[in-house]
Amino acid sequence: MDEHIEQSTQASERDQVTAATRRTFLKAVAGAGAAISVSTRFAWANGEIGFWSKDLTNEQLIGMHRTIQRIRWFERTCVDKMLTEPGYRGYNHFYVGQEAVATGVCAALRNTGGIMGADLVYSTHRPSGHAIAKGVDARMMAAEYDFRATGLNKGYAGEMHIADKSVGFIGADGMIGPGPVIATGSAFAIRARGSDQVVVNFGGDGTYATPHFHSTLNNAALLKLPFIYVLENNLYHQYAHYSYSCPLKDIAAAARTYGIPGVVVDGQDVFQVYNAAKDAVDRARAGEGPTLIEAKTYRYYNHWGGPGAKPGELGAFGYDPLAITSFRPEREVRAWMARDPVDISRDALISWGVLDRENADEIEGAAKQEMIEAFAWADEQPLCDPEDGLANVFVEGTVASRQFG
Ligand SMILES: Cc1ncc(C[n+]2csc(CCOP(=O)(O)OP(=O)(O)O)c2C)c(N)n1
Ligand SMILES: [Mg+2]
Repeated sequence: MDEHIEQSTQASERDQVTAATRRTFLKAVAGAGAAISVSTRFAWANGEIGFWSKDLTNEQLIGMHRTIQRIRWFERTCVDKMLTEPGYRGYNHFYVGQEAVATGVCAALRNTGGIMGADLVYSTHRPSGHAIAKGVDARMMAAEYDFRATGLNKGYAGEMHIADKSVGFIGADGMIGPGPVIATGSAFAIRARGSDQVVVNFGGDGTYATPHFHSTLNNAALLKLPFIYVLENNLYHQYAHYSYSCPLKDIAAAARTYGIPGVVVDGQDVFQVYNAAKDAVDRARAGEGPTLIEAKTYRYYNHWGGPGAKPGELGAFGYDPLAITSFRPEREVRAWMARDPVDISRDALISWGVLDRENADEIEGAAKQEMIEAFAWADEQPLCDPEDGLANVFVEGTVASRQFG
């Protein structure tokens, strides 16, 4: 046989063998793919989720959706009171639009055991969602927001300083910046005590340009603290876009400077938030140090709302054209509202066969009713007396000096 032909015959035999091997390989891959697909559907049918939040039971998944709805209706009920009841005295920095962030993070935390056992959350001036997701009683919050004597903090705190150590909610904080410094102090104490608790600090995009953000991450990384910084990037600090104070598109990239993981998540998707938080919590509990999570999200209402708000006027919750065109493009607001955290979690759970539409409606109805009743109960609570202002400020009697040991 001609040498050239022999070579080409051998080549064609080789090709046939290769082709047969490739076909076998492709068949195997297709078979494996089909098996995965069938088993995933089987898992869905059994209520086991294939890929998202896979360690959670159906009850826990439904619990996250219920929390999102409870936060939404706490806020909506509060908005209604401001717009319709001239006597209402509470103010609020609304969390509507950002519910999936607090919910996904707190679902990954231990929320019982008091201050020495629960994981600790340090919140911001926008605390309603963090507090409800951590397990703070909504009725007590509603009373506190209206400065009632029987409120969560006896009317001392209002919205911006609520705290409930029984569930590890160490508190809201009206100052932009210093919160994480205090939170890392707690994380240091936890380490010193040998506890396995974890500390989460929530902060906005407005905290990036503060020295506290950077010193916190630096110290947490150096000391490998059980600390998680959840940065809720809702694009604005008050009325300025975050690009005015931060040169990074993804603030999570700042983590690289401190040699710690920086994770970007879709803050509208509670399952993504949960997954990122779970990884960070596991890491922190195992002594592997801090994580920075940046959740991309958006608030729907205006920066804040207070007594006497009137719909359609600047300050009345961001739907008015003046507020929108002066700092947020209307199309931007609408684009984010089209990716609503309530819809995303409800639709996912329905498609996974965990919820049906009727259950979803019942959950929403119950959340709405609970919050209407919470605010109605708060209305009946006694107001503070002026002399109460000095209670709990000074210690009664005498206290032994501790300054020198
Ligand atoms: C030290 C300090 N400076 C200024 C303010 C006024 N202030 C209140 S909220 C806010 C913007 C916060 O923006 P961000 O951190 O992005 O949180 P968001 O309001 O978007 O949730 C500012 C500047 C403050 N509370 N504390
Ligand atoms: Mg912001």
